[in-house]
Amino acid sequence: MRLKGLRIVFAVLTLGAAGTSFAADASSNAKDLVTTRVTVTGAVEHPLDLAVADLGRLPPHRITEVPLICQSGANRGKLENIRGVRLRDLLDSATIVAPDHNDVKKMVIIATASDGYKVVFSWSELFNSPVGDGVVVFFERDGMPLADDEGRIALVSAADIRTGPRHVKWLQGIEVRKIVD
Ligand SMILES: Nc1nc2c(c(=O)[nH]1)N[C@H]1C(S)=C(S)[C@@H](COP(=O)(O)O)O[C@H]1N2
Ligand SMILES: [Mo]
Repeated sequence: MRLKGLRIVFAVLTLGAAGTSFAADASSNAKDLVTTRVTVTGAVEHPLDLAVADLGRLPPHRITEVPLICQSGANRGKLENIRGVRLRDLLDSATIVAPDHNDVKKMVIIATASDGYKVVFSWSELFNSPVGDGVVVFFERDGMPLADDEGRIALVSAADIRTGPRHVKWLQGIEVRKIVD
């Protein structure tokens, strides 16, 4: 009984230590993952490579509060007081190439982060549904640059049911791709 109790204490201490070193790793990794520019590539007339200052010249979109909920349903806090630009406006400034009337309906927009994380939007979702109103590439919180845990540029889809998955930290690129003929 006594031995078992000690074992449990030991296990808890070990897990605690592992947790601490993991947290330290995560924060030093975050620094390496920080992005300061975002590209817009693929099926666009004018590919873009934008710094934060360039994003600041597009029409601003502010979000007061978005709860962050993981794919699992777990609560991850919230994003508050962020400023960015709608992904739709960013894509309009690059001009999507869609010569056939039906091309846009076959297109997806892929957001990639510097850690390899990727999420997908459909053209219809962004340009022909209420979801698109809340998809924002953001670069300021409380009027300040984003911290290393998010990069300097991130993305969120505020109208999602579970907002964690399409909260893309360390955003690096946006690619437009027609996925069916
Ligand atoms: N670049 C990047 N962004 C990401 C992820 C990721 O692995 N990489 N995971 C997503 C998921 S599923 C969630 S729930 C939150 C987790 O962020 P947190 O660990 O800061 O709570 O980030 C989201 N954004
Ligand atoms: Mo998640």
